[in-house]
Amino acid sequence: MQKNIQLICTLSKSKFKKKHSKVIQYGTAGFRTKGEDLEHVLFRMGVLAVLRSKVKKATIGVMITASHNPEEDNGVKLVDPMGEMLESSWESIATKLANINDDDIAAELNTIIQQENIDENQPANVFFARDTRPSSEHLASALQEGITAAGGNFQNFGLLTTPQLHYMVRCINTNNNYGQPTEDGYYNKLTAAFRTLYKQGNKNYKASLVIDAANGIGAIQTKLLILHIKDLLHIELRNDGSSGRLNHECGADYVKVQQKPPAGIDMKPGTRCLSYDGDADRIVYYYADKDNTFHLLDGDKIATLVAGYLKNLMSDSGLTLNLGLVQTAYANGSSTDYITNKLQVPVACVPTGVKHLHHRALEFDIGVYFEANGHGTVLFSDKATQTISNATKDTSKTEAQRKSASCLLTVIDLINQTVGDAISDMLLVELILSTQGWDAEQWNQAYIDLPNRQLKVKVKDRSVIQTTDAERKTTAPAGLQEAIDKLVSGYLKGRSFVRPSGTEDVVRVYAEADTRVNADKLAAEVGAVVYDLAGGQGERPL
Ligand code: 16G
Ligand code: MG
Repeated sequence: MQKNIQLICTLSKSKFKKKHSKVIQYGTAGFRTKGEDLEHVLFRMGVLAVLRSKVKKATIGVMITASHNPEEDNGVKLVDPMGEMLESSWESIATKLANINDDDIAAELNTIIQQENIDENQPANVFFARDTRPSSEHLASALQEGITAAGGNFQNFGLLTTPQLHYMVRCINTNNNYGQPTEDGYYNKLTAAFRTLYKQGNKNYKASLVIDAANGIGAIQTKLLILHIKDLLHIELRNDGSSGRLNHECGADYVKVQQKPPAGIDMKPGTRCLSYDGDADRIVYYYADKDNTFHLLDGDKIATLVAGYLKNLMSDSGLTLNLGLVQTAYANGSSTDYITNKLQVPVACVPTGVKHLHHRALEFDIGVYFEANGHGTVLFSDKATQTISNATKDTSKTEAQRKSASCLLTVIDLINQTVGDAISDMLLVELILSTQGWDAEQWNQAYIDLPNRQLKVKVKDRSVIQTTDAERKTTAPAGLQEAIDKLVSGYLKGRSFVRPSGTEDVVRVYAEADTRVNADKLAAEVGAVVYDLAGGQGERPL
């Protein structure tokens, strides 16, 4: 390893020099900033992935993407062996390594090796992939040089969605028990399950969809998906990257925040449409009704659809597993009411960021988690999987119960349990709608969203905002929470919270209330209070 460290230092001072002094943080979704500022970070993350692989004695993943950010941004995140996010204690190690001066690299690497007790002779292996951003290919080669300089082996998967890379990592580290770590393996697993359960042409369900692929990797991958299921589902691809810019006026984030259809989709009443984000780990659905009114079916609507379906399957199988749902403060108040009172499924609320939802979902036998923005999946504990599998063969059950248990067992294969996956989530939604025989309108009828609004407020230092209670309350700056409470109390069904963004230099404001006008007004008023108490800059929201 000492030889490797020498080589790493030489390259750090020559080819992969740190060219700026901006500090970047390994945040909720890894490093994210302008693509041009990331070259040395990628080289160093290649080195760090090798060290992590040695510690875990397993293959580690690295994904190059900045998800829904603009095309000129980029990012990188490490994936732990079971396809989960990097353990949080390593986030600070990554941040330090990314930011130190070129001259300090050798010392820092030696510190990591000592502190983590790394066996230098342990072989290392890294899987990596990238999204379609113009800077991604170059950054991938910097990463590859970092891996090689540190003496690691690698497999470059080229262009994948983020959840596909997570899937590959889990496959290889479970001796392919989770599936084959190839694109074909991924599609074969998902589509075999889909094909078994899908009910074409059931009642109001129509087997056709329009997908906004955000001009990103989702387009390339959906073309591959179509090859597997074109006899079942008719998919029209829009924003497929052939002309528009990545995430520009399109994609799940745009549709969710703007609450309107993306550019490039001409909505016809009744047609189910959906948007991925830039790395296809999020999905939102929408449709226009006969009066051409736009209706959004966001992560909350997907979560309730999925939880309701799984609950029914469980009861039809005569199983009593502990099913729960995890949301964040962004979940629409109506969805939380519906889940608690109608579905009678326990709900937990956690801070924003996939890892928080994922960890909490692991506490249930079957944990459904979704952010309102459309990122989510379902986790089945080993106990749940075993119980369901046993139920398919349990002769004390009726044949109908065994059949429902088989169906549940097959559903597990349709779900990418490593992380939210737009392609897998879409197949799951389509499967559920086809089973119920529902169109989008029937799905939407479960509950009516409270009108809501999100705003950004630019402040001098967003870290002055501190939150508690899963981000639903602020503890600093002084007086902010009292001011929000006072504003909220003036609105019917009013609710509002603010939090510093983890991915952008802004404070986010969320508000909901009984009417569109009131939600907009409450958001602006809360935004103005943030501006006044937290050092607002630029335009005041009111
Ligand atoms: C990241 C998170 C996402 C979260 C979003 C919030 C992951 C993989 N992604 O994209 O879960 O909703 O950040 O962004 O954790 P914000 O902090 O800027 O509001
Ligand atoms: Mg994403």
